[in-house]
Amino acid sequence: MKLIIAIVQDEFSNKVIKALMNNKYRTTKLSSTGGFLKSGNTTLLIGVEDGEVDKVIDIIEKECKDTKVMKGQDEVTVGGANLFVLDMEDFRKL
Ligand code: 2BA
Repeated sequence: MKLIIAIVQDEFSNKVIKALMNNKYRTTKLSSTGGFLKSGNTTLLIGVEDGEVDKVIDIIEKECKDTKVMKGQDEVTVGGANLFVLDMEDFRKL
């Protein structure tokens, strides 16, 4: 199994969760804050079978796009989603 940690811009998070739910994927939503911009984003935890990873990434990609924001005088491009895909040793529901 894999654990996908998806850091999503807040404005896309509801659509991403809805699309994942519609495709029967379970998610946990955490409120998070970017270290650089110090503004809110959303971290999603999504546990899936190995063969489902690409489908989940496709769903997230369809709902997110990068955005330009200003930090002082500088323009910064914030990714619609930043994903980490981790090997999951075990998953138990107790
Ligand atoms: P933030 O840390 O608030 O970063 C927002 C955007 O600012 C980043 O977009 C990037 O374009 C820029 N940025 C970040 N650190 C920078 C730096 N030291 N110098 C110049 N520009 C910098 P993204 O890369 O798309 O990241 C969006 C959010 O995803 C980040 O928000 C952070 O919460 C998370 N993130 C991205 N990469 C990460 C990583 N390697 N580890 C943990 N979290 C990460």
